[in-house]
Amino acid sequence: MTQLPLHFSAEVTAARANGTPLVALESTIITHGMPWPQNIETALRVEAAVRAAGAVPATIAVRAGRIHIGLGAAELEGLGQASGVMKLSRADLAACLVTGRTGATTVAATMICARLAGIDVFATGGIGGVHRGAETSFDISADLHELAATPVTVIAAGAKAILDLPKTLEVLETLGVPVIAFGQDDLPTFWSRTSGLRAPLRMDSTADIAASHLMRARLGLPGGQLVANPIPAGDEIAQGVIGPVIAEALAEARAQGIAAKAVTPFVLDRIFTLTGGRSLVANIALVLNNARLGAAVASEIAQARAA
Ligand code: PSU
Ligand code: MN
Repeated sequence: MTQLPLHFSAEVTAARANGTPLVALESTIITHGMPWPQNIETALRVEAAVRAAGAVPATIAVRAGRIHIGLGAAELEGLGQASGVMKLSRADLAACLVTGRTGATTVAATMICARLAGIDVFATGGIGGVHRGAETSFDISADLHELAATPVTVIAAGAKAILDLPKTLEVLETLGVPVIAFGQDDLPTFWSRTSGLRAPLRMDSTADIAASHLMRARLGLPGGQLVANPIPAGDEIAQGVIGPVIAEALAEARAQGIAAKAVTPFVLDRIFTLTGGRSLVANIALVLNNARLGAAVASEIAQARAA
């Protein structure tokens, strides 16, 4: 009973044996974050981007009582079309495993699984955070507490502008999570490169991000780092354009009484429709960009460990 319920794909098993750097990828973005078939196309392109950058992708999901570290193309395809897949955060992971259900891992659950698998770096799109109106709803994503607890460096495009960004930064500061803007002073906000908020920390090289990941481990600090990587300039949607769309989507969520786990998927889907699909094009571009940065950071960590 002491053995972990982990199942490694053949590609990930080979990478572990060879010391090839690994980049973890989440599956909630596939099942709850993007519509079919773009979800599968994107997952495959993100994996290809990691490989092209010299690392091996490990997309993580739960199936039949095991945490899968690395999914084959057929498994990804099945996940992308399945219905009734659980959205797994820290609270749900064990229950999903023991009941044998299929579950997609959020940022929080992917971090937990990546740590169990010995993977340092995880690339995704956006993290959960403090929702607007949290002062009455108390809706604060478990992703924030996971960043405080689990030592994985998470590459995202900042927190999504559907959230309350100043409150999200305050909670991350309280929890002691380094929030590092990559290559600029401003905190990027997912669809836009800027937020008007200064990020608490800035780094301009993947070597620095890798070194601080390793330094935190030497210091015995629990928790990970959040790297906020701005969306490429050609793909961004200006805040003036996306702002009113977000307000409309949030108003609809409120009017329909959407709550808890359903909020983020509902709002993303409404923004997709209200922008005529443009939000998805930007979302895909920024995930690819984060996958490339994740591969570079994972390679730096591997080199530093070998030195
Ligand atoms: N942001 C996105 N796409 C996503 C998510 C966030 O642009 O798919 C998912 C991630 O899995 C994240 C989760 O961990 O939503 C946060 O959900 P909640 O707000 O319910 O904690
Ligand atoms: Mn929530």
